[in-house]
Amino acid sequence: MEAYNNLINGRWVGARSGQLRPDINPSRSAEVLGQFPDSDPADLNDALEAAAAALPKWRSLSIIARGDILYRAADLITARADAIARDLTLEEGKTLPEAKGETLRAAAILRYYAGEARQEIGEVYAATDPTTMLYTKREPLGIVGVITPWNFPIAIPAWKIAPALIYGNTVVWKPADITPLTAFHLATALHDAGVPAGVLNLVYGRGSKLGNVLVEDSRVRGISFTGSNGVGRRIGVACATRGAKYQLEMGGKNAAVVLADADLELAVEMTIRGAMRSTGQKCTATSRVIVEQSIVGAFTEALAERCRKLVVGDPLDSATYMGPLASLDQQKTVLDYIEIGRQEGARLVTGGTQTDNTGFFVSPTVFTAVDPHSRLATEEIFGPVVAVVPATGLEQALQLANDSSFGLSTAVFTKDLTKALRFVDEVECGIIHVNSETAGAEPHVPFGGMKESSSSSREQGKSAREFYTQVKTIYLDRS
Ligand code: UN1
Repeated sequence: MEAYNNLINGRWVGARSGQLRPDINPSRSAEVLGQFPDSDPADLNDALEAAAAALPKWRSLSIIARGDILYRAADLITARADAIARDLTLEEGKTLPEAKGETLRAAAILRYYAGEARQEIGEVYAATDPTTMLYTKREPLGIVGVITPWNFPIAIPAWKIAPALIYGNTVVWKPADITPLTAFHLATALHDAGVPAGVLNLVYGRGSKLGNVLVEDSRVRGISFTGSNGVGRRIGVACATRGAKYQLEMGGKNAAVVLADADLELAVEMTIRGAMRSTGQKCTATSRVIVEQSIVGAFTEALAERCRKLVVGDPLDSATYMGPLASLDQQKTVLDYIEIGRQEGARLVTGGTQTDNTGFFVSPTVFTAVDPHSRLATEEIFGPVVAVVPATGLEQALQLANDSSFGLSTAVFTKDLTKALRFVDEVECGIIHVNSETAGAEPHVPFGGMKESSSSSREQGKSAREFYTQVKTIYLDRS
């Protein structure tokens, strides 16, 4: 059984305590994929010291040179994509094509930020005094803490770490403890590409032991977090208290709205993709389907029919559409919500069962006749469960879609441009899809949600530059 190490100051080292934790295959829960450090705050402190020591040299290196390193890392990830994807599938449970897609997405993200090296990093303004040159320049924050989830174990770390690095920050990264092997691959690619010692430090371990210490440390000038609302809110408070910058990407209860004039086949296909890919474990997953009354029967029928045909099983098998939940905890949460749905009086149309007990499998599940105020319709489940809610028309569909504490992503299915654009104007979500699934994110455009889905922050694209830099304004009198 291979034992892996933290990456601190350019060296692979174990936790000071020597403690390890197993990485478990969710498809065959008896199989351990490796042992990873169960780090303590002392290990985190080593990483912070390394990040502080590496900062002056890294931030003064030319941004073009930093970009070249990211290009090399992207090439390494591309070359290693098959092996990385296999490990990602083994430890997270998403299917191999999805894991490969995510791995190549991470490479695309690195290339995008490498290219940002040749974009503007400041602006020139007119000054009242004609002999004054008035301009801004962007500088790094310093050390940033990156806390990443297990559901996109390479793409999300890439979209946080790449912009941190390109703009001259040094990084201490705490990946989710159930997907350490994928984190190892990303860190290795960056290390092999020439990221200098101390610039990227990877510390494995549990959030309960390391999270508070990282977000409360005065040396850490920014925190980027994707994960649950409970943890996110505490991070926000801790950062605000000491004046550190933070960005939080949290939950969703994403609605797809299907109007009576929609292409029904397309709406069903996109609902399946949005709800069932990655076993529903995306913050952008489709979790509610709000369907215009006149087609609710036909839609639900077609959706359930497709769900019954989806192959659930070993995510390495090319016939499989949907793998297991990522952990026992996750499986338990999903089965609990299915029970809650039943007790709340929603009608289970298909699924709702544990399909086998070698791994954490649950069948694709559809509920109908769901009370829009029930827990099933309002709380994030993070699993292959959709709640179908009827609506009288666009007006009520909008009301129902917006009647949520979350506002991450949404989709509307209609052929009527006027209705689609009214939906775009009135829906309270950060990401809107017209006639496509609720999930998905291009690297060069803002990503994030409204209301409790994020901290009013956006990631990726130019939004990443906004977060990972601070602006200096310079009045230069040349008289
Ligand atoms: C996607 O929909 O492809 O944790 C990306 C998540 C989101 C990323 C979704 N932050 O699921």
